[in-house]
Amino acid sequence: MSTLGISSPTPDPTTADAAVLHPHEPEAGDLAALAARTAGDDLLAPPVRLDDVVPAPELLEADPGTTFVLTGDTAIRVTTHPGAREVADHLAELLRPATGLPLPVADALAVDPAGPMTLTLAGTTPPPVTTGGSADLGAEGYRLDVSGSGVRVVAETTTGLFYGVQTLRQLLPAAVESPTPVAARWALPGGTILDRPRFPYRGAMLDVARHFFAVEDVLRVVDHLARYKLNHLHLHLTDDQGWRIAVDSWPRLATVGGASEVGDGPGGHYTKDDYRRIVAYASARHVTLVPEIDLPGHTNAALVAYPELAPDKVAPPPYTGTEVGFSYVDPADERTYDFVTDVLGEVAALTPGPWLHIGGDEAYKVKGEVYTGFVERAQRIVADTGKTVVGWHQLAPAAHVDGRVLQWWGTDTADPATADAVRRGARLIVSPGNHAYLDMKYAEDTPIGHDWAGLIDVRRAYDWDPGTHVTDVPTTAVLGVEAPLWTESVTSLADIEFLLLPRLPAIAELGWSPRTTHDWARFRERLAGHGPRWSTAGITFHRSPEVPWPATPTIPGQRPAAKSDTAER
Ligand code: NGO
Repeated sequence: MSTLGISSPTPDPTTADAAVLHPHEPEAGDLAALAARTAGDDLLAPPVRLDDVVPAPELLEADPGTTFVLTGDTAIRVTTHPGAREVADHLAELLRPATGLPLPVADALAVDPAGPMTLTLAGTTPPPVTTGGSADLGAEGYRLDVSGSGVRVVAETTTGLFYGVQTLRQLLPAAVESPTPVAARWALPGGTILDRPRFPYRGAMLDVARHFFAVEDVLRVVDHLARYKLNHLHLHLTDDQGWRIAVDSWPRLATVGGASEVGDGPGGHYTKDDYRRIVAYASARHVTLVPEIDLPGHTNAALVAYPELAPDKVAPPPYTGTEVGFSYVDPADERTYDFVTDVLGEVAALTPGPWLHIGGDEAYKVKGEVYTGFVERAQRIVADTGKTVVGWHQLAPAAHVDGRVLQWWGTDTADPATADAVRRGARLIVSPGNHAYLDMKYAEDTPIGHDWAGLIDVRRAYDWDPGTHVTDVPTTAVLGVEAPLWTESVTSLADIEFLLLPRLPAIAELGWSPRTTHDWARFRERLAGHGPRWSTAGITFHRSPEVPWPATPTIPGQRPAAKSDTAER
């Protein structure tokens, strides 16, 4: 590519670009041939190409002749700003374990060290002249330049800098993911990337109610989100099988309602400090938490703890099965609204982000006006906390409140009630059950997961458009996309990762990349380079047969991503 245009979907293998080693292409014989043809120059080229990044950047211009190599002299210089400094420290922490390089982080005003990596907040330093596209990087955009003398990331916000750093990380060889030092040539491909997201909301959901997951597991999921520029983690905190968040004014919710899960496991719950830890870790990775308290259905665990909330005022037994739609809090009892006010108030107070999710799905026993009336009161309670209400699209018939967001999880594409709610001002997060549900099996023989919404292989997760998916909902009403992971059959971190990867990057690309870059053939090639990254980092993933995973070393002397050392199922 010679001009800074929209990144080309399918590179022509006959162009000069193809001489740059591609992580999953070279065999030993090919390397020898390349070396002979180019007098060894290509062997010094970086193993990653500028247009291998996932999600695909908005604009890029490769400079195939240029490479920047990290050395023992390389330092990170950063604008004097606490948030920018945090991003620079994050970059250093990402790169130090594998490279073994000191990579000191220095203030931008300090003496210019050799071979710098520079992170600049454009508010404090003049932005560089752009050679195409808009210079308006917005709230999350960044510009990344790799030249022979250094790497520069410029952004208007610390979030933009953070995303520039995630891209930078992907431009280094897969060995950079190693937790221990590796001998490799830490080369980045030359060129410029100008990048901004398509949608402001890009998320994933983890159901911690059906099975409880430790704080450490949640933090690791946050890492996966951040890597692919997803900016929201929706936690499904309550359901029939367990209540997972401490509420001081109703303590038995967590201590009694939390002591069960699907099957025979002990369940568990997050203390307020646990939750604060998740919030802080996520926020340092520019991920906003979206807590969900599912109402009025999916509430058996709450009823076990507080039978006064049940329609018959009798405590049901704890529920550890996987049916849905049988439980509900009593919409006719004022005590229920005290409960809703107290719980949502405490969760709102713990949550810095703007969103509060009230569920609303599958309340089959609360119908018509009673359901709508309950939802309208719950929406007002959320508004009184100062948060913006989010709910599954079953909330649609209720009256509009300012900012209301519906989360579409249908498997068809038309729903007049949802379209009508959007006409009345609602925005949409799109999570189609048959494309974005990460608990669906990849294939018939996938050992865990559901198939009620069909099988979702990587292509099915990738080949749809959140902007146009729901009939009569304009793209302008689409806030973004989210990939939910329900955990009825998911019992470990390895299970989570197996279902997340490689589909999460597919959803991330739908949320981030301009539609012009959408190209399955190129996506599967770009995605393939991530297998060795996950293997090297000890991350489980599904070795989907649709993706041409590399079987050979990415550079001579580098450890191959052999099947045996891939923590895959
Ligand atoms: C549905 C249901 C959940 C299930 C999930 C399983 C929604 C919004 N409600 O999605 O309770 O766990 O399917 O795929």
